[in-house]
Amino acid sequence: MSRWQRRLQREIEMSLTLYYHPLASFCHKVLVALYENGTPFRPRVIDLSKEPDRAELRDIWTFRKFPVVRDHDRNRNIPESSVIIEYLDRYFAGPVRLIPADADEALDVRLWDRIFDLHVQFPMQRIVADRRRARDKADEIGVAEARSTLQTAYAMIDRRMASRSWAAGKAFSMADCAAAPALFYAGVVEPFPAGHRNLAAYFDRLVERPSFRRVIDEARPYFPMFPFASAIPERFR
Ligand SMILES: N[C@@H](CCC(=O)N[C@@H](CS)C(=O)NCC(=O)O)C(=O)O
Repeated sequence: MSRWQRRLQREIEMSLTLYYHPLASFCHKVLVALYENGTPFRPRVIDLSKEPDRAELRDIWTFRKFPVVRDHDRNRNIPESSVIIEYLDRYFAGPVRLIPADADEALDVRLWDRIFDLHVQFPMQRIVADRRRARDKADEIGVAEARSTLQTAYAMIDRRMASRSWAAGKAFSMADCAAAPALFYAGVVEPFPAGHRNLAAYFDRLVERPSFRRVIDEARPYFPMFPFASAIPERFR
């Protein structure tokens, strides 16, 4: 690395802070985007069990959800994983473009990003949240609905992936950043049906991606905090 490159790297490191937790699936989505391009950032792990950490996160994003990126140079806090990835692609673009230049392809990427967030991550989160609740507060109907949504999504993704390598566009994109953690945790709480070979093959491609392998390696020490930890497949433990 030249002196100029080292200076640039230091400047970017000073510029971006990521507020996150290594186990959290929406944080994984942004970590994949950062690692795909080797974008330097300062990590700030938020421990939600500690009030000062909760307050710090609430200060930068009212809803107190992570991930949030702080761009110190532009004096901006950017919440919401999809908006963060769009921001990174615009201001910190690397060799892997996460939003395609072609407008129609970009629309497709945004659609599949929404599908993975709304119809895979959210139902998965609902099932996990229910498991953390006291049993007399369990929401059986909500969990059954979430499982049914996941099955619908699995069938749709399986059909989609019959003829392509990545979820949208011609190459790896924001849609795949969303897909990797969504399918990772969803597959644990509601296993993929045996017949969905295209879905399984797509998931294998995602988990072989070095960016996502790194995310899983960093999450592993925290797996015991996940209420379905014993159902995580052996190959990831
Ligand atoms: N729509 C948000 C969702 C963020 C989200 O749900 N984050 C979870 C972690 S995966 C969180 O902050 N959970 C902590 C809480 O709700 O207290 C995004 O895309 O960033």
